[in-house]
Amino acid sequence: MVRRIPLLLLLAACQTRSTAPPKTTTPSAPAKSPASMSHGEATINNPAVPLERAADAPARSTSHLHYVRLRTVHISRVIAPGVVYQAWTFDSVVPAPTVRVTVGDTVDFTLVNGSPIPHSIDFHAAQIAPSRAYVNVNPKDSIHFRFVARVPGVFMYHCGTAPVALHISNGMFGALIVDPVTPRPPAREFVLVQSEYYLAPTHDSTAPRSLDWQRMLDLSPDYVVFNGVYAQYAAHPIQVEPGELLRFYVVDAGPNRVSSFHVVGAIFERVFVDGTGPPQLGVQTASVPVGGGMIFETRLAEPGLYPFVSHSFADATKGAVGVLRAGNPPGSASH
Ligand SMILES: [Cu+2]
Repeated sequence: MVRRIPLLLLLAACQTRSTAPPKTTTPSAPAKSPASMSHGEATINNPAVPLERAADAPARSTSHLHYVRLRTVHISRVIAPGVVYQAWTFDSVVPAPTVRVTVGDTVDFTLVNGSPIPHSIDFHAAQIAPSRAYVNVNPKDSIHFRFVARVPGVFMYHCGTAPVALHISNGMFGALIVDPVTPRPPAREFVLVQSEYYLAPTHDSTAPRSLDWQRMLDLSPDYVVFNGVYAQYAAHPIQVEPGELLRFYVVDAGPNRVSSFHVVGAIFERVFVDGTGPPQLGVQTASVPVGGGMIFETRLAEPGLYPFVSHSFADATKGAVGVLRAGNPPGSASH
């Protein structure tokens, strides 16, 4: 017979036997909320945070042949107030440009390496031999191939050069929407790509920051962001209308943290995992896996400010938060 040990006694015994040194620095929770609204993990209407780009999805194209040409470029870019990062990019933006095609379309792809180190590409929407298409491209060189997008959904694409975690953390990822042949219902559409930054310490406050490999291995990001910048859509809320259908194409580029996507004050009417199969109905939160993409549809019931977050709240605190401004609400939310 198994003798049950009370949990508290077990915990006390474990603590007694522990040989780990006591922690010398323990961060404490902020004493003051940064925002006036519940779940407002970041300041709303904050001009100190750059708006990297609008979250709007590109319009659906009627073309059946899409020429996509990406150039790898290393640039410095602002990722949070006062924080400049030495980013590796496709076309000088993070995330990389959103590509949008329809099932059955052909993507004619060219990658040009305008950077000083090898890079590559990996389209999750393609069914293709990586040994042919996803090979390293040296500086000043290029690669060209075609693929047919056969499965609807929103797919990650990224640099696949080892170590992949380094290339993704530095900014080499984007979203590719594959629309079904029969269009989805009309909606306001947005693309949100979640990712992480791991900052190496620096003594030069003016120098661009770079990745801290150990922090990445420890899964301890400094920032978790939507579309490349800390809390940019809290600082610059996204204007929508109450009652209109909203559709979010959410990709989690990681490289490590699952996105538990949630809109405060709303319930998702439909959630599509990679856009295939029947949707899940009436969902409060759904986890987008790292390297995955999901499509979320919802409506906001009344005028107001509606935060959207990764409900892994350490990550929301680190910047995975935005705000939808429905209609013209009088002030912010009450709690
Ligand atoms: Cu790369």
